[in-house]
Amino acid sequence: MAIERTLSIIKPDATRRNLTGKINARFEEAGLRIVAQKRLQLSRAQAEAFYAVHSERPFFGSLCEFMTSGPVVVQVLEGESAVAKNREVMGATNPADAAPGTIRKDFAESIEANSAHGSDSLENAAIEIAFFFSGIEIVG
Ligand code: RTP
Ligand code: MG
Repeated sequence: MAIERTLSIIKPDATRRNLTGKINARFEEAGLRIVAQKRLQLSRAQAEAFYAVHSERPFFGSLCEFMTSGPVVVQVLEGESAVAKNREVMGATNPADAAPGTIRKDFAESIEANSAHGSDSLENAAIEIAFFFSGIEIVG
């Protein structure tokens, strides 16, 4: 087991319903530390660049529209196996499939408006963290 960092995004459906604190509490209760955090309004170009890996997927346009529909809170979470732990706390992409007690089960509105993003590998975590944060903004 190793201490890792992962990129998390609290999505517009959650900021709109004022759920930032409740979602952050889930991370902290799971042993993840919020070592960087900022609230942003993504531009279309920023959303498209962040989700470039999904550019061929049928939901890409709709996803970028949704991610620019309101503020997001981008954050770096740190802890033991942070990548996997964050995804465990978030639950499955589709809230209908998410386990009880997960963020998506309790808060998500739909498979798209699913309240949170988490990096899916340590390699992607490093890329995604660098997309939003410079080194001096991360305080472990
Ligand atoms: P995320 O990247 O946000 O942590 O979510 P994920 O790994 O569980 O899901 P992924 O397959 O990477 O999809 C990224 C985001 O696209 C939206 N989505 N919409 N309409 C659809 O069928 C659909 N499928 C995915 C969700 O917002 C998902 O989190
Ligand atoms: Mg993903």
